Parts: sequence; structure tokens; C-alpha cells
Amino acid sequence: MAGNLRAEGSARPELDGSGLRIAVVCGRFNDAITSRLLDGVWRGLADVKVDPADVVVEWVPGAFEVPFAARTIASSGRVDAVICLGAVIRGETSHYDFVAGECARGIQDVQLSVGVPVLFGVLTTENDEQALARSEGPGGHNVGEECAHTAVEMVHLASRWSI
Ligand code: INI
Repeated sequence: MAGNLRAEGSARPELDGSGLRIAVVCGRFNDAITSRLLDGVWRGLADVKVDPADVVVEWVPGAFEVPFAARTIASSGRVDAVICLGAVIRGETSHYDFVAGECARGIQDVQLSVGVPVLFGVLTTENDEQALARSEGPGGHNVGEECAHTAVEMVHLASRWSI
């Protein structure tokens, strides 16, 4: 892939997620968007041969709750990666900044402290149009789909370096 160009929906052919156990934590807030991201996750996991029977989906109220759920699940030892989904869309107050910022910080904290890949599939956008453009259907740009591929890539990286 050249430069920073995105390759939407095109998993690297060598990615093989068979046998991996994946959890998805999905925020209900703005669920018109997060359900599209979740559809993208299912497509992306199928691309890389993850068995749907090895996938569990946990819904939480909103993006602010995502890190706690991700930490609980990642610490259980029962999954190889956690994919976090949410949609934080800017409103008229500063609430957006706190929810988006704490969600991103929390997710990074979880993966660094627990040592399990935790994927950031949380959209932080100015408006609905931007969120729709990042949660498209088959063949389009979908951050959930990208996270599914990246989850498998990072699990393999971790296993190459584990003793
Ligand atoms: N949660 C979101 O996932 N997206 C948002 O845009 C959002 N806004 O704008 O308020 C949001 N708020 C709820 C938050 O995630 C928590 O569920 C709530 O604050 C209770 O802790």
C-alpha cells in the first residue's frame, strides 16, 4: 500500500484469524452509527477467517463506559483481542470533549496495562455526515471493518513476541 492511502475493506491476504477469540464492546449511544460499525466488524472478521462462534458482542450505554467493559473482558483471559466501537458526535457543549477524550485514553490504558490488543473503533466526529462516511456498507469506508483486520494483525504480533 502506498503512503497513507487507505485500503478499505481489503484485508492483507496473509491475515488468518482462525481460532482467535474476539470480543466487541459496542456503545448504544448513537446506535444508528454504532450498529453500522458492528456490521463492518462482522464483515472484517469474516475476511480474515474468524469463526463467528468465537466472537462475543457486549453492548454498553455509551463511549464513556467502553474502557471499563474492555478492561473487564480483556483481563478475563478469555479473548485474544477486544474491538471497541462507539460514536461520539460533537454537540453544543464541552461534554463531547470529555467523553471522546476519556474513551480514547481509557482504551489505550487498557491495552497497555493488560497486554491484550484493544482496538479503537470509536468515531469522534463533528457531525452525523462524518460519522456516516466512516461507517459505510460493503466496499466503503468502515472503521469497524478496519479494526477487525487490525485486531488479527496485532494478536499475531503479540504472539510472535511472546515467550
Ligand atoms: N456517548 C456516546 O457514546 N456518544 C456521544 O456522542 C455522547 N454524548 O454526546 O453525550 C455520549 N454520552 C454518554 C456517555 O458515553 C455515557 O454513557 C454517560 O455520560 C453515562 O456515563
